[in-house]
Amino acid sequence: MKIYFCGSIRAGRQDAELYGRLIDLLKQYGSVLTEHVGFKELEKSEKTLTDKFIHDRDIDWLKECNVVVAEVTQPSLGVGYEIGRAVAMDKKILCLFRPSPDKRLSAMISGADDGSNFVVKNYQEEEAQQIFKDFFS
Ligand code: 6K6
Repeated sequence: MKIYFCGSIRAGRQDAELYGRLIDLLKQYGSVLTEHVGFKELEKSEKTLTDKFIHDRDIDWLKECNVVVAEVTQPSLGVGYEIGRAVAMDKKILCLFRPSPDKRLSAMISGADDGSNFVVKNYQEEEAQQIFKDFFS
C-alpha cells in the first residue's frame, strides 16, 4: 500500500507537527511517499529544489499511490490541486478536517464526499486512529 499524504506547506506550517503524527499512524497501513510534509524543519535539500521539480515529482508519486490522505484544515492551494488531480486519477481519497467556529471547509471538498472513494471526515486528533482503521479496512 502506497499512501500519498497532503498537508499545507507554503500556505502555512502551523499544523506540521500534527501532520507528522498522522503520518506515523498511517505507516501502520503502508509506506507514506510524502513523509517530508510532516517534517517540522523542511530539509535543506527540499529548499533547493525547483518548483518544477517539486510539482513533477509529486505528480509522479500521486500516480504511483493507492490512496490519498489529505489534512485540509489549513486551506492550501497545493493540497486542493493534489486532491483535484487525484480525483481525475480515480484514487481513493480521505480528507480530514478539524472543525472550529472560524473555519468552514470548501464546498468543493465537503461536497465531493461520495461515501466510498472520496470520504471527508470532521475529526479531532484522538479520532484519527479509528478513522484510519475504518478507511483502510
Ligand atoms: C521548500 C520550502 C518550502 O517548501 C519546500 C519544498 N516544497 C515542497 N516539497 C514537496 N511537496 C510540496 C512542496 N510544496 C508543495 N508540495 C505539495 O503540495 C505537498 O505534497 C503538499 O501536500 C502540498 C502543499 O501545497 P502548498 O500550496 O501549501 O505549498
